[in-house]
Amino acid sequence: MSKRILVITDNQDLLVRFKNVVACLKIDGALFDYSYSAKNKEMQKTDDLLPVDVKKDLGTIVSNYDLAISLHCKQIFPAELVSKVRCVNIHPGYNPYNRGWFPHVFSIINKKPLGVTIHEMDEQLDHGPIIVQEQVPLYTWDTSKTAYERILEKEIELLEKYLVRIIEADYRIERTSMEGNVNTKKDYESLCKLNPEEVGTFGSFIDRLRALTHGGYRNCYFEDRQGRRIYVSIHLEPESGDIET
Ligand code: 0FX
Repeated sequence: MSKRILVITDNQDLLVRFKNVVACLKIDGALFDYSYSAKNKEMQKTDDLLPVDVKKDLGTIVSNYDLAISLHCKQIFPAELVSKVRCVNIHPGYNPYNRGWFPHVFSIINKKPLGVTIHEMDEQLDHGPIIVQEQVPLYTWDTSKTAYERILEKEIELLEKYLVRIIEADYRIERTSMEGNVNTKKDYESLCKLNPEEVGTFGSFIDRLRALTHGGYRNCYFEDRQGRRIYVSIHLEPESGDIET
């Protein structure tokens, strides 16, 4: 009998790339349903994309699916769900370092490893036995955007290699010996507010600005005397030569 798989994502770009991986792998014996968080207003709604609330729809998920994949789903899966259905998280961070919100942003600042972790989910955030994980390098000229793009590439690479085994539960899990650290959305928001009186090194300021520079996002700011937010980002350009990406 075919395995029923529910993919829940809040990331449009990744959804398209995930579907490509599935199409290329020509996986037999697996039926995919795709969904997004019911509260997400930004996803492009299509007929084959179902809104899902992992708490309210718990019963339906438990009775209909053999596997749930969180592909950057912004909901926290309840303990009852992860204990009744095998749930796998595709996480843009190198567990147990900087679990939680925007791991690469925090890695640029605190220098903890960054990468991708695919793991079985338990009731804690970005926690649970690891199926596979790989680090990605961080360069001195990286911003949030370039680091994040490298991480997305790595996610796709690992999915191409491991998705079939993930579906079949054909893998050996490993547990980390440490709990690591967790960052919340609030931690991220406090990083975004710059205090012009703060004293530090140039290096730490450059790191803070590059960690918060991501294309057109207005992340980082200070407030002027009138209380207006003045947004700040940084442009980094390495000298020349062969630049690895
Ligand atoms: O999908 P995602 O990349 O991932 C986030 C969390 O980082 C991840 O830990 C969690 N497992 C997942 C469910 O949610 O988030 P995104 O699509 O909202 O943002 C993509 C990148 O864009 C982000 O890594 C940094 C950047 N960004 C995003 C927003 C919304 C900004 O720089 N500023 C922003 O305001």
